[in-house]
Amino acid sequence: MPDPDADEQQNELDLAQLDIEKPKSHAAGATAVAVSMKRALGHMGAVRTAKTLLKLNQAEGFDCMSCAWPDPDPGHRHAAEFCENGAKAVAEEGTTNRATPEFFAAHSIEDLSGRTEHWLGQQGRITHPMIKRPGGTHYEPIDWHDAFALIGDELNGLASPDEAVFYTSGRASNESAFVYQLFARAFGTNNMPDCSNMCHESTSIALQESIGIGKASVTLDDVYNAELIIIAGQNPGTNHPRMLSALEKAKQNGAKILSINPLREAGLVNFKNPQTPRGMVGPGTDLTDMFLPIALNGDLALFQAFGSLLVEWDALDHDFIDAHTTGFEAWREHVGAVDWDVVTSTTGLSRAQITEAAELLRDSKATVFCWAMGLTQHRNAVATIKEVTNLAFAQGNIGKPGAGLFPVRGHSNVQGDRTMGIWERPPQHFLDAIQKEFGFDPPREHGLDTVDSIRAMRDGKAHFFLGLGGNFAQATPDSDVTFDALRKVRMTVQISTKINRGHLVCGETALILPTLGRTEKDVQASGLQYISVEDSTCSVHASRGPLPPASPHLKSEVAIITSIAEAAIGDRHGINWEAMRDDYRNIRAHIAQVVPGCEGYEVNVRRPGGFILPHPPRDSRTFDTESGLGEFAVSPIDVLQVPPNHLILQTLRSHDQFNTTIYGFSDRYRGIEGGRRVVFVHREDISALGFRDGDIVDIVTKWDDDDNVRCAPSFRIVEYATPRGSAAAYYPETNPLVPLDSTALQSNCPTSKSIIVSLVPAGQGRATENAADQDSTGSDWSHKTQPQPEHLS
Ligand SMILES: Nc1nc2c(c(=O)[nH]1)N[C@H]1C(S)=C(S)[C@@H](COP(=O)(O)OP(=O)(O)OC[C@H]3O[C@@H](n4cnc5c(=O)[nH]c(N)nc54)[C@H](O)[C@@H]3O)O[C@H]1N2
Ligand SMILES: Nc1nc2c(c(=O)[nH]1)N[C@H]1C(S)=C(S)[C@@H](COP(=O)(O)OP(=O)(O)OC[C@H]3O[C@@H](n4cnc5c(=O)[nH]c(N)nc54)[C@H](O)[C@@H]3O)O[C@H]1N2
Ligand SMILES: [Mo]
Repeated sequence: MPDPDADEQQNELDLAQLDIEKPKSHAAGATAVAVSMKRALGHMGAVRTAKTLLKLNQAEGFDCMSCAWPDPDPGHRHAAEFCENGAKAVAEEGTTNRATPEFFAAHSIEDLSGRTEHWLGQQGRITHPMIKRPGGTHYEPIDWHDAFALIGDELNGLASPDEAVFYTSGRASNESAFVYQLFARAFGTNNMPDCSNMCHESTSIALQESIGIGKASVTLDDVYNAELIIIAGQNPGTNHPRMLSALEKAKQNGAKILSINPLREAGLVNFKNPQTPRGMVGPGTDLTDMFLPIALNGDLALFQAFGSLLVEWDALDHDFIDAHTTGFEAWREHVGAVDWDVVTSTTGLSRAQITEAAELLRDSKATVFCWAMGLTQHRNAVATIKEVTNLAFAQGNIGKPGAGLFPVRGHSNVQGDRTMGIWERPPQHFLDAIQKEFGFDPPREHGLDTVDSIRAMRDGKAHFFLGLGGNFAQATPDSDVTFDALRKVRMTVQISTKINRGHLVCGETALILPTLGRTEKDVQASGLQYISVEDSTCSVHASRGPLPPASPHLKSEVAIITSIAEAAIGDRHGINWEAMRDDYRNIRAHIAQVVPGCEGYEVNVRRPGGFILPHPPRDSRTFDTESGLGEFAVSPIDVLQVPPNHLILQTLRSHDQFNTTIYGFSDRYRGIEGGRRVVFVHREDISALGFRDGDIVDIVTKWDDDDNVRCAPSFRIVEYATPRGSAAAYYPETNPLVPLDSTALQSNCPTSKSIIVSLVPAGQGRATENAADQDSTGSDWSHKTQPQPEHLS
């Protein structure tokens, strides 16, 4: 168990090292190059640095595992086609540090539990399969063969296949994702939660319903050729840095950029492109033409206001609306009646600001709408994204050059994993195709998503957890609840490259199965293999790692999954797991048969630059929806009711992390150095709440539905340019504050960007937590939203 005293000491140490500077007004430039090289050389040395970085995102090289931003056409790539954070991701995986059996013998699980996420990651690559046996205090080595047999026995001992949960993180390749979903379904369950459930699930649901496919309708060329690019709820300078090069190119072609974000993120303001002299030593390129500092969760109201103005001005593409959509009249009536008082109070923006922004839309003949977690992780996220789609419909910005919907995905292959069938709610046609190809009847009922998996483990309904990558314990909401849930499980198995919280918050028996990463050569019985991935724009291509494996004992993800399948189901369905393991071409041959749009997969994916999957709205303005048309949606504005003296908190990423992997302590663009325990608050909120910049506070929240007071202790208040009432702090430190039951309507995505919190002097949060255990009625916190709109329930 983590020791609260040790945690507190660690927090104090973190706070003591904090250094707060002025936020930056540009991204990248010479500093980014210097940081990339320093991190790469520090972790990997000169030879490995050269071997990896020059192959990164090249047609014959490997796909960057940092984000899902697309690559330019093969002829148009730079010799250094990567960004600072891509270099950090490669350095983390390519590190020469090793977590060996000797390391695990020297550090008990209790000892490791007291370490930070950063320290755990710095121990390097795991070299051997390891096991913690029931009651054990340490991980010890285990043979691969014994590990697979143990897992097979455990799975076969379950009362039902639905007592097992098979999680996926979005770094898994198409090949491993395909064999993984095949295994889960052959075993008998659709319990396949994935990181997408916490990420772009709201996007997938909204787009599926309104345009018939849950993916972006643009290519990189559309970004280059747009007249207007709207970037809402996304911080590309940190999370998709190569997007800045595309934005620069679009600007050079005359595009305007409208940024909608509570924070004036440096990467939205100005980009110093390290590939050009202007970027290295000159002034860089100004990106944003207009910035809307929106209050957290104000986007649904904003987009409806945009809609009402476009209708008022008749800035509409009537031909498109008539030919390709349904529901326009109802939408026109709904947005026509928008209540401007609600709009201005919800967005924190003036009518004049909103009108000026809408004029950009009015005057653009080709608009690209980009968004990420700032839109998806709210209670009304699905409605908000449908409202983006309404705007695109209204002006015909789908299926024409320079225009479209662009949800920018997170994990490098999260979109490909979904295409390959990693989905707890698989479409029936996909299951039919599996049945036809493999001759068994896959389970038809929906499985558990991430939040429901936690509930099932908590309630003793799931006894086995397998994680294909990721850090389920630390990435999920409501850390205390989730930790308890995971500890109740009989067996947890993690297929991982490096140590993380999920290895320490584990089941009675816990296994770590160390695997090859994307940087490494993958040799199987038939020889050297390659894998394939899909980016945010439906482009699928091959990836080949250049480095020798971190340890001779590692197995590939495909080898691990197929071996588990053999141990658990043997040849029950006559599936030839060995053939797929020995030669990944056999997997790709199945993919070609099962996955729509993947005919000729083996040939197409090997072309330099790969191939693009079909997308009916993008390709032909056709919509595979219920009505066969693009569907306008009418959504009531769902307003967060924030009680007095409370703030809305968003939980976001610093510039020095990849999700739960903490690279370091430099959130350079926001001026935060040396630590992470900060909460960004507007100057007037700080004084109104009776605090000062620099005070140390606990962040607490109370969720009405369960009466628990949740607390994240010891954060330094940092005065910051964020709208009044909207605060921000880093994920995952703040995950204990996100209630498990606080999720987006329809998509069940945790509301990580809108938690109603209050700040209390350091030390008082825990006391409140304990008091609430005894008397849950005496507290004055509430977390209420308007009643759920009926048509959404
Ligand atoms: N280096 C690096 N790259 C990454 C990742 C990483 O951790 N590190 N993670 C990857 C993953 S999995 C993902 S999903 C993506 C995430 O990419 P982002 O979505 O950019 O990530 P966040 O840090 O969550 O930032 C959310 C942004 O939305 C804004 N925002 C928050 N709430 C609202 C709101 O209500 N309205 C509006 N308009 N804006 C809002 C925040 O101020 C912030 O700028 O990045 C991927 N790439
Ligand atoms: N509060 C809050 N919570 C959030 C979010 C937020 O914004 N706020 N964002 C959510 C989002 S968008 C996401 S996507 C999730 C992320 O959730 P996850 O995807 O589960 O988390 P990661 O931190 O990306 O996983 C990192 C781990 O993956 C393993 N790993 C790395 N490379 C490989 C590989 O090649 N193979 C294998 N098998 N393992 C590998 C390493 O062991 C590493 O520790 O978190 C979500 N949680
Ligand atoms: Mo994500």
